[in-house]
Amino acid sequence: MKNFIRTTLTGRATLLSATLVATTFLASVFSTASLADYSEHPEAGAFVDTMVDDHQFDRQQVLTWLAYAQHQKSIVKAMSRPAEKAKPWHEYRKIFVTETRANRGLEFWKENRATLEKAELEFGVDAAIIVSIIGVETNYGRNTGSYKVIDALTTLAFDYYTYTEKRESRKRFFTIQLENLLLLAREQNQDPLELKGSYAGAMGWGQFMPNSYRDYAVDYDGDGFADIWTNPTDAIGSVANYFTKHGWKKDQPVATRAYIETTPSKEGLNKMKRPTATLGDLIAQGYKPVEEFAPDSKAFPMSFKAKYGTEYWIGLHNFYVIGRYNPRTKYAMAVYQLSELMRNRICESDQNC
Ligand SMILES: [Ca+2]
Repeated sequence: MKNFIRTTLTGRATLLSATLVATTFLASVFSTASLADYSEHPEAGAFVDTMVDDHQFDRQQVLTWLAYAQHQKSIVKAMSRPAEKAKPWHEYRKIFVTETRANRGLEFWKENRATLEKAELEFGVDAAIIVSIIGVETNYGRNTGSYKVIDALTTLAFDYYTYTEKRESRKRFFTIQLENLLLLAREQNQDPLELKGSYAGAMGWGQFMPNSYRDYAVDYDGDGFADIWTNPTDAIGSVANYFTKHGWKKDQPVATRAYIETTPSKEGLNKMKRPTATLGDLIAQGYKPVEEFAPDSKAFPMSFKAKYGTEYWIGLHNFYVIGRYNPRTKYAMAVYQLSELMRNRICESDQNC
């Protein structure tokens, strides 16, 4: 992904038609968002240049879209306190690892059995994990997000990570997402002002960011359109493709509960990086895994705040791959545990495990 942040703001157009300004003003009056015109924002000039110079967009068209994009205070608030940060594990778990979500997952599984079987064969990714991702992300398509993606990405790139929490790498990331949103909309012949998603700009059943949508979404029902907006078949293929491209290993374990008698070293704990230690190393440090796996398996230790005390777990390579979807240990653990809950339900009913 190339860096298009530039140091100059040359070529920046500032004039908008009177009609557009009037319409923008009216739109703002009737919106809960604060009045902001991103075409006038100091960060916009370099972005517009990139869209024009690198992607041959019409300058006035890009400025018009940015003029309609609105700063959303609720996004700034949500970004400051995401559930993964704010809630301890035992509360976070109650949102995602529930009987209701498992039952809905099993319904989704039943309705899409043939597609899931095809995806398992083709991509080597467990159906339980694919279903669980779609369940945790959007409750099986029920909640794909109600923010305009262009509002989310301009708010995050141009304001939140520029001023509120100044972080150049995140600002760059969200500016690249904005670039990809406009490219995606053009490729799909859609109006970028109409595309909806989460407060972070994630879209559709699998909550793909715009660059992931362009890189990993697949047309899995063969109608010529990779549609994760509304099509569960394409969503399943796309999630499976994402996992396989990020290194999922077929039929390999994800994680195991572990016990430890001493106080564990903080080193490497809860680090969602590609694991370099082995299970054998962790056993030597005093971890006692509940399930047995090959001692040379790559592994890393995790701790979770339970209602009473601390739970220890060992994440294996595939746990890290779940983290490539969202790099927080609580997120990946929720996906894993929901997948196990569904798998156990199937075992109980089919007696086929
Ligand atoms: Ca399709």
